[in-house]
Amino acid sequence: MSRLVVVSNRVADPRKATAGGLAVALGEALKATGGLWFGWSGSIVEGGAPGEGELHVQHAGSVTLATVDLSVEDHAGYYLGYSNGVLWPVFHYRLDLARFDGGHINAYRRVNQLFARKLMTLLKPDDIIWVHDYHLIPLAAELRALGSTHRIGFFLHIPLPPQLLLAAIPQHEWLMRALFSYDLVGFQSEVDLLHFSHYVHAEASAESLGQNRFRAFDRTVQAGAFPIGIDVDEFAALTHGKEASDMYERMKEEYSRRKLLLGVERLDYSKGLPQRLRAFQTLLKKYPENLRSATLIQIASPSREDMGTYTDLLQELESLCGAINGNFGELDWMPIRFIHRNVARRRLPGLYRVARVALVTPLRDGMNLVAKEFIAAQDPADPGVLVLSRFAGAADQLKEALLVNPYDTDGTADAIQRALNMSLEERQSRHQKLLKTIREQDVHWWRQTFLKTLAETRSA
Ligand code: ADQ
Repeated sequence: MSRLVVVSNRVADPRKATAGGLAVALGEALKATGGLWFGWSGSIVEGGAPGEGELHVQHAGSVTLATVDLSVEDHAGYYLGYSNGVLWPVFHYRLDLARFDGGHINAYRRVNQLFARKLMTLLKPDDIIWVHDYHLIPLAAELRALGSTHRIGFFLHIPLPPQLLLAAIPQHEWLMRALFSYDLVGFQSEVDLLHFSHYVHAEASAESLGQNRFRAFDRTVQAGAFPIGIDVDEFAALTHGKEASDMYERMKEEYSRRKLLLGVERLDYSKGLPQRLRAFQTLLKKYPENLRSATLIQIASPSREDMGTYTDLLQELESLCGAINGNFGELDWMPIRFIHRNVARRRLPGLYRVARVALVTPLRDGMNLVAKEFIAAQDPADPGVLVLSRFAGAADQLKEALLVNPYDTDGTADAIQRALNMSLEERQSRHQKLLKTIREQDVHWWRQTFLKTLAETRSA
């Protein structure tokens, strides 16, 4: 069996309790082949030379973890400047937030070259390489330039935008050409795949070879949609663990007289948080029976705090929460609890389980795993209701959620009201179907389907 090599911006030790479902799932595949996981170490070296970084290799059981440090300049250009200042906003349809100037592309390319150089020294001839996400789009092209003939797959965790939005990136052609250095390119949903197909036809006169194979830039690539899932069994086990149970009991008691609504995410402008708070405000105005009763716990963990757009968003949210609590709150009831912190992974399922309604309302999201975790954590006998944005990749699969347009404040408020008042019978029937879906297409299914397709694909 070929060895699996996973490459991603950050690397996780799959043995650690803090590792999320994705790290565990990839770790499983890596363990099976005595694999290698390669990425950035997380260290930013003062005075380090651009394009250089020390390689660290450590062993986590049968898995090798190899990481590279970045210089201050490379981190600023590759990570903050290009990956999160250009690709993240544009891929989430936010041209208004993208900063195209600043020459960050040079650092982005330089770090991908650095990773390719370091990785080449660790590769064996028949390794299969799986590259993850927007930070590393040109990695295969850089590996090929160094002589790699490995089978290489790429998975994009975030959405791929429509052709004309992509075309706003000055280097769009270079980026999309780079995807043709992979053997297989995977997206989260059929819509992303469609955008890829439109782009390559319109901008690169691609030829369709059938079954999502495309020929352009003198190369052939196989593309596909592989919706990522969660480890449902692992999450169910966490739900019944001590920390989640303690959390559940404590919250149940504390909120026994309230209807609890829950939002959980990284603080990010793609997640639609201001829109969600306004919809909640409309719910209180339009359906006053929720006053003194409905409580929204919004957890937004700190993320990319060294970027200005994120600080602005935090201020906007704090001021919105202040206004809503000030206008509607009572001495014994605050409508919103806004928590700008991480919740320990082991406790999270207890929160999901105690909530009557989860609000997962991103403006755009590749998939959104919180929606799936919420379903997995529910008590099938008395499940909560998922209010889900139609613009999350997960909406393609989770048809029995209450799907909303997060830009439509009134419509979202109506859906929340419907969720709060849904009969037990309807909640059970919807939950049963949702649980079946996330079980059938869980993270193991995702990984196996992608790797099987990659093993069968050879592009030229
Ligand atoms: P993210 O944008 O990070 O991921 P998501 O899919 O929801 O979004 O995954 C977040 C993970 O972090 C979940 O496992 C969740 O439990 C955890 N998490 C989020 N907020 C937390 C908090 N406050 N405290 C503790 N844990 C928290 C990107 C893409 C998504 C895609 C995933 C996977 O943006 O669209 O689904 O990758 O491909």
